[in-house]
Amino acid sequence: MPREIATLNRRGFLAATGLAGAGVVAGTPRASAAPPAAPEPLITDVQDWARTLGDGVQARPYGSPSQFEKHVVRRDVEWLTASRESSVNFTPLHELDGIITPSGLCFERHHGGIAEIDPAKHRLMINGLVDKPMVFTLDDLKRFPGRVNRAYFLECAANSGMEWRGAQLNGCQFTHGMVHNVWYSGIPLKSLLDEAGLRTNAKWLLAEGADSSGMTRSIPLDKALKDCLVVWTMNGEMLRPEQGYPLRLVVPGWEGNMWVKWLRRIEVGDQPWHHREETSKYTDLLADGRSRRFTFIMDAKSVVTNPSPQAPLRHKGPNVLTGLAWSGRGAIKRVDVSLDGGRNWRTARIDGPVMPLSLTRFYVDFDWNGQELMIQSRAMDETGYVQPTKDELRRVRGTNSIYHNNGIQTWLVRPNGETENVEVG
Ligand SMILES: Nc1nc2c(c(=O)[nH]1)N[C@H]1C(S)=C(S)[C@@H](COP(=O)(O)O)O[C@H]1N2
Ligand SMILES: [Mo]
Repeated sequence: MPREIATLNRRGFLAATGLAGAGVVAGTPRASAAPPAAPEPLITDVQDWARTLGDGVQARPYGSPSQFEKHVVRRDVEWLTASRESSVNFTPLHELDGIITPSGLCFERHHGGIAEIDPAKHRLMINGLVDKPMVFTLDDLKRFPGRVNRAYFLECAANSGMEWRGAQLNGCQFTHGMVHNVWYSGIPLKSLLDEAGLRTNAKWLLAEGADSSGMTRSIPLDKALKDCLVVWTMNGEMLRPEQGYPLRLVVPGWEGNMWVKWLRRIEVGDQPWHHREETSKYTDLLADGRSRRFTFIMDAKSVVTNPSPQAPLRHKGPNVLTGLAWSGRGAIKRVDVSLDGGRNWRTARIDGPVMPLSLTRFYVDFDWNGQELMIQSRAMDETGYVQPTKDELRRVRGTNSIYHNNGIQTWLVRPNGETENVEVG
């Protein structure tokens, strides 16, 4: 909390100017901070960074974050990392605000490492049940009419997958960080398929990556024609190698593994392919031995990102709780937050754009007097779907699968502010 202006005497004018500005912006009631015993040197003294000229333009031709933000990075979990090339790291959700994930912090999931592709040598082929099989260069796509510009979340089907049997990973980065939300531009897949000419028996597509894993997934044609995109930019610049440079498939609202990176081929067929990624993985084994297959849509989900285990409460009095909500079925309609483990709920304040199939940001301004809290959030989407509790989910789906866990998360805040991943039962 800012200190009381009146208690500053030396160079009081400077202090008053700076703090008066801050007071106007804040505008809400605040806890009274203890008056300082002595003048505050950070206000009264000239600091190092003001003694000499700073770096000029071109010292940093491609900018990067402040040296004081070095801790804000993607992180992996040692025991989830069998080999670095076939692994995952996680978005530091607790360090971010707004709805767009900075490109360098988007979680990565690779089955065969990052392919480093020369865009001049990259091709996209469309073959199978089409009138004219086609091969596109990146330049061809950049000249193709009808380019679009959209933001979508991508969530790995295994996000929160380690939490099926109970609270396990301590931090929203690890429990929920296999999600990112990026602005893309590219061409609707429908335009490219129309150009190739779909045969009347066309029903499914196979999307194939150019990386060493040769990642493939079967995609129903209806979805491809509805809103899938072939993209080459993220957040305004070319895709990062980690995200599929130079071409990636965008499959809005559907599980991340279908968003094929380093996209090289789309085959049109009349039935699904049942390849490795849809038999050995991405199928959910139920308690009674049956399997759920082709569970494409990511159901509505939310998480409080602050406070959370990596971002404990540090101050009594006014605090800002914030988090993210998303749904693969459309726009987020409402987010409720509970501070007492689901007994009482209040409606969170959503701010910023609410776009379908995109992350949505919510806030609750609250006062903390040091009592224990059990923080939960519950998302509702425009179809009326309400995010379930983990127990509700387990009753239907058992605990055999790691996929599609969209249950309500609980953070326990202790009286000292430390915050932990728990479950209320
Ligand atoms: N070619 C290819 N595409 C791929 C993968 C891959 O290993 N190779 N991983 C998939 C999985 S499982 C997910 S969750 C997303 C991850 O996208 P990201 O790395 O941008 O987070 O990419 C998907 N597309
Ligand atoms: Mo994934």
